[in-house]
Amino acid sequence: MPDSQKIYLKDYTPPAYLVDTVHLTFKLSPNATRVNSKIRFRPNPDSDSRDFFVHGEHLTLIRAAIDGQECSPVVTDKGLTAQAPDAPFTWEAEVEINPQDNTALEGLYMSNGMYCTQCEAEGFRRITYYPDRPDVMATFTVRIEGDLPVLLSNGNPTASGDGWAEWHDPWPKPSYLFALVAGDLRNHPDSFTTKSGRKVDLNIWVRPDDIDKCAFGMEALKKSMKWDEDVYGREYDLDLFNIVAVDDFNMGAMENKGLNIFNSSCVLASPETATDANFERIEAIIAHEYFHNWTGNRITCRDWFQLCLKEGLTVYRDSQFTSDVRSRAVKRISDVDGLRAVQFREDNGPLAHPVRPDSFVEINNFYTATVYEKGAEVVGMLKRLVGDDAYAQALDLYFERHDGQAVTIEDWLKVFEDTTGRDLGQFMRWYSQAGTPRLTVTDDFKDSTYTLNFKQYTPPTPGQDVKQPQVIPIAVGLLTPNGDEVQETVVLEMTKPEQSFEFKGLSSRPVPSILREFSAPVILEQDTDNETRAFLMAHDTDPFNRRESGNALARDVLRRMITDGAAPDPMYLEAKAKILTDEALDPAFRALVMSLPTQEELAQMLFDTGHTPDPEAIFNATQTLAQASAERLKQDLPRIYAAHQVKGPYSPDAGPAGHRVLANSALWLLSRLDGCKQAQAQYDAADNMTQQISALGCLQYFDHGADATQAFYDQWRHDRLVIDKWFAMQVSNTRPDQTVATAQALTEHADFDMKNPNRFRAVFGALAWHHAGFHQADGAGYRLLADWLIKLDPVNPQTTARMSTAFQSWRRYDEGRQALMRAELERIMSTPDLSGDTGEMVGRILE
Ligand code: 0A1
Ligand code: ZN
Repeated sequence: MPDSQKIYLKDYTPPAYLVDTVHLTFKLSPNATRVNSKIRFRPNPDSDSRDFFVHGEHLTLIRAAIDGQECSPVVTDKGLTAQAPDAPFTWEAEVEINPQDNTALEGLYMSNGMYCTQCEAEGFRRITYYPDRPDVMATFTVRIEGDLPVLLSNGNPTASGDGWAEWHDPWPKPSYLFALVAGDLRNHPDSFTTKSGRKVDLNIWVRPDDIDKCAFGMEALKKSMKWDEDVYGREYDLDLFNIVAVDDFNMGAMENKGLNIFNSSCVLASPETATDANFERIEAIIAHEYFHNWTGNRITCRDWFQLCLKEGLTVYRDSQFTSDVRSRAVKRISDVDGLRAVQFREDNGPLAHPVRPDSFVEINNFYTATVYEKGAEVVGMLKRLVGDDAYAQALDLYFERHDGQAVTIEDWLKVFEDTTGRDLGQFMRWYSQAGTPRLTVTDDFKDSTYTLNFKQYTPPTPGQDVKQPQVIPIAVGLLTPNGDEVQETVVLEMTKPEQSFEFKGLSSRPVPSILREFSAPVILEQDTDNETRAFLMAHDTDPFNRRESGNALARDVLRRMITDGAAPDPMYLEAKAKILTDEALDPAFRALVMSLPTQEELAQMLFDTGHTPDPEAIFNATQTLAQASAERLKQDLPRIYAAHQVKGPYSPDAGPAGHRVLANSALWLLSRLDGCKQAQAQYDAADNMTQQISALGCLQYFDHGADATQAFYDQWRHDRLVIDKWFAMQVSNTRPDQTVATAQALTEHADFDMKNPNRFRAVFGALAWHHAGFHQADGAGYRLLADWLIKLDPVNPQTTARMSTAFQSWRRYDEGRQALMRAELERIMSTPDLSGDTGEMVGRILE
């Protein structure tokens, strides 16, 4: 990618003009919507420039005026410039836009007959001319005219009549938080009274058919509102909070002020159509978007390089919420599984970038696991280093000091420095250095003193050859050989490249439990034997490390099976059986211990230890180990399956969901032994989606699924969210040699619609995640995905660019696969008129 197209953090300059008020009038029409704007500008005292530039893309300018005088600005495909006074003035413009043809789903677009908007990051410039940057904050007044029953925008409603409505948002906001929705919608209403007694009306707006799928989302919203008051002291600040479900949406959801817009898959749920995992995800996303009201909206980002300021903190807050309302251990384990599967892969390949990037071409390409999930880990480390009380004080100061501002990571760290007196200069490297640090540890025991010796090293990443040491909080506990804890968890603060920590007065050599709760996002390299791992799996008091030892043991067993053709290690099978059959343990935790490392994780582990990963060998080893587990547990599985059946009406709460996940993990193993008898029985009797889909998965995976797959389609053909699952499952549950053909056949199905991101992702996300299927040696998986990315790019560049990350680890594989992937990447790259989004991504992957 030529450097001339890049935008750099170091080049930030304040805007020449600020905006006080914005008045917008929309005259809605599917292919010719008129937008009139009246914007009050004033010169920015912090800028020397008086160049008046406003962004604008895909707009037809009808008329423009400054202080009532028609003007003729210079218009390009990026925006317009005009002669503006060095004093406050009123800008007026009329533009025409075409929501119907807007398949990119940025700006104002149509989804199943409803109008909706997506303005983050730079979509507002597709609605009207405006300084579309987050450090320009203004109050918005909006009038919508359209022949539709529901007309919504941000803030509070001020007036309405037949075919029109007016809205006013009193809180200054950047344009990326603007939203408009219009359609034939129904609402699920409720209300919440804030701690200071303000009654807030709440609504979830959906298409008429979906009205019975809103109750859970509404409960999640009220829980989130209460939690933010109780834990962060943050109260909601408008009389109304609206959520809208939209079928066509590039991401999960969007925190527009007072008018959150959700991908319908991230808000709609009923027991018959949504799984336990869907319910949990919906609860977390509703919380996430709601929490943005303070961390993102009231305090926003100065520029898009600071994206982690709102996203890292808000992900951290939503994970705290889920830990509080569900199980802390299970949440932490699942988060770290996700971090390793997605963020570590990103951090260890060509797309590696710092949590706060210092350059980009297309900001949409930086809504990444690094910015979000590693960004949240960084907040968690900060809290661990300063302590809970100081964290709470620092956040109070942050809200007090920066309310109504657009700020930077420096501002964020300064509140911690001012609260604690600590110098966070070195900590800042977590924001500026890319790559996953490797932390190696050895130990000594002499004269009653136990010493842990750590070394840290971060490999080079694109544009960053040399790394400086980071501050690493390492939570450690020590156990005696008979399983008692002699040292409760302490946090060791590593700041140097090599550092040792001593524990005195120990009568015998302890067994260390290192990086408890995954206290830092690093790769821990510890030369432990498998007896110690099995010991920790049985005795560690930290549930995260207990599962982690099991996983490390599984990784090692699988590595030996893959590279040396070893047999499944009985020690692992025994240790796992012990946990699975321990009725004193949380069922959801036991299910996590049951799961094997993902094939993607194994590929990365093999690569890191000097092997070229062979996807077929990885697949075969995981099959052999799962089969051996099933056989070892032959006696126990039917009992465990039966003991954890949940009776009575369905509830998505963590308790019953935990029993179901354990019973269904047992069902997967059992299906290896009983020819899917139990799975078929479960499928036939299922009265909720969790049970139905778990059984269908087993049937499909073990080749007994043809009838059930058809029956499932016939039952659910009217429900697009369930049909997304139907598409995805058929691809995920194939044998590797069938994956590509199945995905290909599904693209020919009458219900396949590449314009709908959920449907496209259902097929191609599942293909890309099927490690052995995608990486078939003949390159058919690569070809099929590339063909469809090339087709999708002119329709929806953002989703194309995101999905192209399936190729990011191409350098990890053998020469044959590398050549095949490179050829596909080059084919995408040479497509005429390739979008900037996809061009940037594929270019970086190839670099
Ligand atoms: N801010 C939203 C995520 C989001 C980002 C970009 C979007 O369109 C390009 C849409 C949503 C969040 O963190 O939930
Ligand atoms: Zn967010």
